[in-house]
Amino acid sequence: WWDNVGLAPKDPLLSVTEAFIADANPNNINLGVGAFRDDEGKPLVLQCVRDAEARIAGAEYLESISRQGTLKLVEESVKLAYGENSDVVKEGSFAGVQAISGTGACRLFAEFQRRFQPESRIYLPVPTWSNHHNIWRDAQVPQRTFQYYNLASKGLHFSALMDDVKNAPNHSFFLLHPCAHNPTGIDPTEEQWREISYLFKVKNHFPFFDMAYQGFASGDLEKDAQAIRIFLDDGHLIGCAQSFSKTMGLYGQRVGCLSVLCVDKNQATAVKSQLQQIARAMYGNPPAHGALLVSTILGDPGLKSLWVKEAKVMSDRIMKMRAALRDNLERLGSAFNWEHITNQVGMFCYSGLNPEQIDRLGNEFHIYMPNDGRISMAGVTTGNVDYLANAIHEVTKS
Ligand code: PLP
Ligand code: TYF
Repeated sequence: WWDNVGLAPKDPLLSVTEAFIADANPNNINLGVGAFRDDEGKPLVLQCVRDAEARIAGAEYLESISRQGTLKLVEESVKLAYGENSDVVKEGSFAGVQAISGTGACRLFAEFQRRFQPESRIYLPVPTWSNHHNIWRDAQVPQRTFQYYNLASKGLHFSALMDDVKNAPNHSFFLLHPCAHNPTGIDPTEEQWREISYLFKVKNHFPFFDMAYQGFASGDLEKDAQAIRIFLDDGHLIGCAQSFSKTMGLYGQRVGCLSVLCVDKNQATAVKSQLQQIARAMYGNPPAHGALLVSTILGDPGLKSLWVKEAKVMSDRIMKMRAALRDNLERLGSAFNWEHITNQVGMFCYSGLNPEQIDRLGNEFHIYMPNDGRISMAGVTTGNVDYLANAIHEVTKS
């Protein structure tokens, strides 16, 4: 039956971890997959999650698919994204469904897009999270790209981005990272977001926000949602994928939400029913446990403020490591400018290292990262930052 099946291409990010695991050297460092690690390099289970676990222990959710749990998760998620006092939330003019984390939310939306806007395409930033390409490909939505990163400045290529937004046919779908852009760590400024939003309005484009890192860019949930709030104020109907994998350290629980803003409640009811139907044929219902943890945390002022504190601790640790890495490289007398390490935000540093240098880091120093030079800052610790800086200095010396 399956003679025609060849090996699927490896995921570029997941193969970094494979290379790391295969290397038993005690100095090895994994700068691959973007999941948070503490200063010991260990996965972190947040105290707010532990507390929520204790609260729901014994709850009668194990057998049943909790409609209430799902509704509560969606309600709390949209409050986070759009603001507790936003009209959308107050009026309920959104179609919101629990999704299999951020990936599943994107996949559900891509499927919905193809079904109800079958002629449309999706514009993805260059670069973007590699899985975006897979997700929209599998949903059979044709892809286009728009410029985002400027190699020369190691910053945002704002004018090129605006040109591409302008030159796209009116009524196009665009995927935007509202904060902590993966992989570059570069976000538009508030003023630039306003200009982007204005141009989207003129062009009648549809903004789809993939928000996997709310709280990770600045340590402030509201500030990290500023792009979405600007588009909201400008009257856009937007789509939004939310993930709790990184921000609550729930990677294995697959908790997420997809919301699509609608003109009114009736439209929202119709859109929601279609999203649910798509989900039903793909995986039935989403799992209950993680969703209950998240809605318990978000729905309780005490647990929520504990989460905000813990999210800040995570984002502060990453910022501290950015400063330490840059300091070390400068102290070693590196001839290069490393300002971008601290200018970029979120989980990743788009280092600018080239594939040859990255190969040397792996072969000679047991340090592993994807070959686009993206460093997961969560893999950097007080214990390994000196070694890492030395190694980067060695491979960038001419
Ligand atoms: N979107 C972006 C930009 C990401 O970086 C990730 C990373 O994990 C995801 C979506 C999806 O993550 P998950 O499916 O674990 O929520
Ligand atoms: O960008 C990352 O590292 C995370 C984790 O197919 C990830 O988003 C990587 C690859 C993938 C799924 C998740």
